[in-house]
Amino acid sequence: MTTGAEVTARTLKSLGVEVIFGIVGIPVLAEACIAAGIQFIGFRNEQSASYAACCYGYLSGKPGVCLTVGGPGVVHGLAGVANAQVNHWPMLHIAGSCDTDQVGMGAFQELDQVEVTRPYTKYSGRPIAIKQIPFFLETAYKTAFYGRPGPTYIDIPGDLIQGQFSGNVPIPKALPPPPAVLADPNAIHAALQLLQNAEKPLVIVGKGASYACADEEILEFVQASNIPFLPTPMGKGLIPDAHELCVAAARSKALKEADVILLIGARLNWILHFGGAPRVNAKAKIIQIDIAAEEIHRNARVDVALVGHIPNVLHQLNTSTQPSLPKLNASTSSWLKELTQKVKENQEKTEKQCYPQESAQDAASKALNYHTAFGVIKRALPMNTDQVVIVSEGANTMDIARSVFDVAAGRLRVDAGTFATMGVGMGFAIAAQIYYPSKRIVSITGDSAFGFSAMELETAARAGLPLLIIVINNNGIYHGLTDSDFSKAVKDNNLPSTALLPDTRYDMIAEACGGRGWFARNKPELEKALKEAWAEKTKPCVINVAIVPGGRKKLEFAWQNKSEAKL
Ligand SMILES: Cc1ncc(C[n+]2csc(CCOP(=O)(O)OP(=O)(O)O)c2C)c(N)n1
Ligand SMILES: *[C@@H]1O[C@H](CO)[C@@H](O)[C@H](O)[C@H]1NC(C)=O
Ligand SMILES: *[C@@H]1O[C@H](CO)[C@@H](O)[C@H](O)[C@H]1NC(C)=O
Ligand SMILES: [Mg+2]
Repeated sequence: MTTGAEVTARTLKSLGVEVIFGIVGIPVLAEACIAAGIQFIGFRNEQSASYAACCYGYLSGKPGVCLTVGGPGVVHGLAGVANAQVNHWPMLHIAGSCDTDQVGMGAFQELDQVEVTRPYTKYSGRPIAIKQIPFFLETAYKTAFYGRPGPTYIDIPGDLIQGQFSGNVPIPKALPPPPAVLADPNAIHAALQLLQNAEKPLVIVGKGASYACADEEILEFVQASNIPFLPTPMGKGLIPDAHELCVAAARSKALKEADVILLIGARLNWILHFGGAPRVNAKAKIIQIDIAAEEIHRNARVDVALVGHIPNVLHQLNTSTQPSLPKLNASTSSWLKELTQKVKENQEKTEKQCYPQESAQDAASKALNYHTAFGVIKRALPMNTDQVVIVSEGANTMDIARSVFDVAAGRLRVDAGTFATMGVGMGFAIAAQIYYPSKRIVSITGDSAFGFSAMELETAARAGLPLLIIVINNNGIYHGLTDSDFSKAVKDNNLPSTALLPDTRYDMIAEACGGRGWFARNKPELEKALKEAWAEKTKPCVINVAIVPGGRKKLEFAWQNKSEAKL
């Protein structure tokens, strides 16, 4: 005799699931999974559990699994499911549901979960017999990472979870990696011809390339062609940011002037200004490499479509002989010279902001700002090495941190992503630490962003994860108020919607939850805190960094500038 819970657990184990992120109700499924040798990380809110699952899917290249109760558990978990859909990360959400003979009766936590999740998933299903469970799970697991990755959902009714089955239930074996597709040879030919004629070519490396682990192939391609490259936020590190052909610091110029753009696993969505003027050269020819044909031509007509597995397509481009991959001459190309110059200028600007010339007394006691705080972190921790994984969220915090902190290798940086989701930080940090047990996770988060999931500090403490969370605290969303301005605003009844309570002690939440906390208001305090936190081996650490709050500055959103579509 076997139960549906045991069948579920054995199937997941056999498919290769090593860890599940979730919250239990009646803990039958979770306990069966633990008994089958799968690690279970119990969260405090399903939002963070589902964020952890989608992040684990991105990092591991296999579906990250989230297990929740039905009804409200599925609604909370939808946060990560939608995040996985928008970012195209593989994830499998499994939830219990009411007994099959109670459907529609107002059963405990009843919700039509298959319908609720359907628009946000590639596949959503519900077995109605124990012996169907392996087939449904295998289909959902496979669908999440075969083809273009994304989330899937499986509903397991309570009577199946607890029900006994006496027959033989065959358990599916592990699936091989997704079959890898090659691009059309004619399109390879056309792409190389465009590149041959380009004077100002530009490669854009997206997180699709990161996901596809195209690290080596892209490095070879860039080195063989001398084409400068621009990483998207999560494409950073695939080729180290410190590479001489990286033009991240000259992003505006590169996009505005490039005459041929090779998109590698990067979409022409808001992050790339929809591929149109004025931010992107409207006359640029575009070559797009993507795993999904339906992504091609979105927002901009591309000139050559290379649909396939990114490492394969790059290999095709790199090994073609007629035409072959052209090489920009570094000593004669004015494009390379101008970009290199711009990169140098902008890097020097950033360096000056991080390390302003100041008196010893100022350096010791002055209030920190984003740049000076990041300057301290950069010198105190081995940020730009493969020992560190960067997690980042917030508005200014994330934007400025992205430009200050270089990334040393692929898949070592995760952030709010294409969905711009605040609150992913704790789930992502926990998933990253489980996936990379011997690296340090450094989360650089805004005070508002951190507040979305601070309770997961207890999750991290319970799991013994020494996450290093640096809260950049400006008392608000984008900007905050000083203590006295805040009090005045309360009195005058004109508190801005972006203000948060000044000097909220996020560090004390860490202490209360089994972790460690530091409050840093200047450079020496931050240096000391970083040193002590870096030495911590098992407990989550929160360094609450007070920075100048910014006040009632006008808000600007550069990404909101409309671009003309190139249709
Ligand atoms: C789920 C979600 N809710 C709300 C927002 C809107 N939003 C954008 S950035 C942000 C927080 C920015 O403040 P903070 O994290 O403190 O970073 P700062 O800009 O102050 O450095 C919010 C709430 C969002 N992006 N996602
Ligand atoms: C790509 O081309 C470069 C230069 O021709 C060569 O060194 C490298 O081995 C090639 N890579 C592949 C994968 O063929
Ligand atoms: C690059 O250009 C210079 C100057 O014209 C020339 O001497 C050199 O041979 C070129 N290098 C290559 C690799 O073609
Ligand atoms: Mg803030």
